[in-house]
Amino acid sequence: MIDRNNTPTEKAFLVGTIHHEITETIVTEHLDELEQLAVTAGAEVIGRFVQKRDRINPRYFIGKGKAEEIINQAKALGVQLIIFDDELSPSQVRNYLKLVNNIKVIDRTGLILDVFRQHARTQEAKTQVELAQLQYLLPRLTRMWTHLERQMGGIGTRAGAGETQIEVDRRLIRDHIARLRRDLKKIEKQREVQGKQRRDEFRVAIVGYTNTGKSTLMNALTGADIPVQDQLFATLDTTIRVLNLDNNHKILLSDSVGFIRKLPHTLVASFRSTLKEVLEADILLIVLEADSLVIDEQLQTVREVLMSIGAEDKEPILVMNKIDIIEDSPVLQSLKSRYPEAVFISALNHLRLDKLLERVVEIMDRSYRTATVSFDPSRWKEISSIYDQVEVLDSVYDADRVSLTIRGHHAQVSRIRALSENGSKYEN
Ligand SMILES: Nc1nc2c(ncn2[C@@H]2O[C@H](COP(=O)(O)OP(=O)(O)OP(=O)(O)O)[C@@H](O)[C@H]2O)c(=O)[nH]1
Ligand SMILES: [Mg+2]
Repeated sequence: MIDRNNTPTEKAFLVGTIHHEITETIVTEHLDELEQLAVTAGAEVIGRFVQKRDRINPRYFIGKGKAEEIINQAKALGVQLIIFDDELSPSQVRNYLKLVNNIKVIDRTGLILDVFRQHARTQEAKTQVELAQLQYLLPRLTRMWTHLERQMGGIGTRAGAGETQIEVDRRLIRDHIARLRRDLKKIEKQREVQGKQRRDEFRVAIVGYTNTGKSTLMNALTGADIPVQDQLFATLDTTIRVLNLDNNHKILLSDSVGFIRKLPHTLVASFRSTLKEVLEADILLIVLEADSLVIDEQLQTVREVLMSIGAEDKEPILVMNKIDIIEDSPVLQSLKSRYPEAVFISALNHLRLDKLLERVVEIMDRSYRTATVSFDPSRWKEISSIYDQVEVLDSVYDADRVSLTIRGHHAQVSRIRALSENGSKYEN
């Protein structure tokens, strides 16, 4: 957990809007999530405003009268932060600052970036978040955000400094962005070197909305020790573990950063290297929360993010997690009919994990190939290493030739065929 003891908790108001696509129930869900984000970032939410809107007010997003009412209440209650669930343009933020200069006005994107910044632990995650945050801030630099050090603070920083520093800050930020990009390129290169050694392995990536239990599942399946918390974006890095499903089915399983509605584009772009494992996976385990009221919406979000990174064509397995919470209730039955293709599990209670792994094996088998390869006996080192990589169905050892019938992941079988002498052939 983040130690925020040295910063007094900031009081915050949340603002959501109802319009033709968003009903009051959905707004409540969205604001619940926004509140979870705000609390994670170290704020205390003391009020919510839900406003109907037919059209967006270009100056304040909501009507000016309502904007003033919120600000007056915020002043009266000592609120330092107003958080919009909808995206505000840089000029809308500036207009709020003209109305009040000692209360910060941010949107969901700004808040998500702030949570990421607080949770980043590794150098890679820190660099990625910093890049995304600076790109977000650049068009939004105002007297509220002036002075580089302070704007890097997000929640916990003060509003209302002078305006003269802005141009200097812009230049500093641009230089800094260029440096961060170079740093990330270096980190990506290192990853590529590590990745080459694993190229042929069958890869399964756990993906999904944040807080659905991805890391709990990873820990349950592999004995990894990834911190698990009832908190949004507890995980920002990728962890990879080898998992032997049986003698002939070995996979590399990965757990990584979760997704959320309106995940900032700058974040998705700068987390490219973290999400690489997802891009290179053969199967995606898409984890959903059985007790959520917005499963469809969360699945839709996950699909959109996957599409935006180019991973939409991967074989998916829907994993309905946390069934222990809804056990024996009619909800479970209705979910089963709504998502007939899903595997229903409880990662926490290790329930039905075998069913999930059976599904993985089924899909692996579909992509497996059988081939016969032959080698000169003098290449005994290569021959014996084949036994470690794939299943050997049959072997014939002659004085001048060793023939093996092998079965495994198509990438591995192809590579072994390439090493073998002429005459190797595929059987299926
Ligand atoms: N009841 C129940 N709770 C679960 C289950 N799986 C995970 N949880 C809880 O859900 C919360 C989130 O779990 P994590 O494993 O951290 O979820 P995550 O998807 O990795 O979350 P982020 O990394 O923050 O995106 C924790 O409080 C877990 O204990 C489950 O099967 N049943
Ligand atoms: Mg996690």
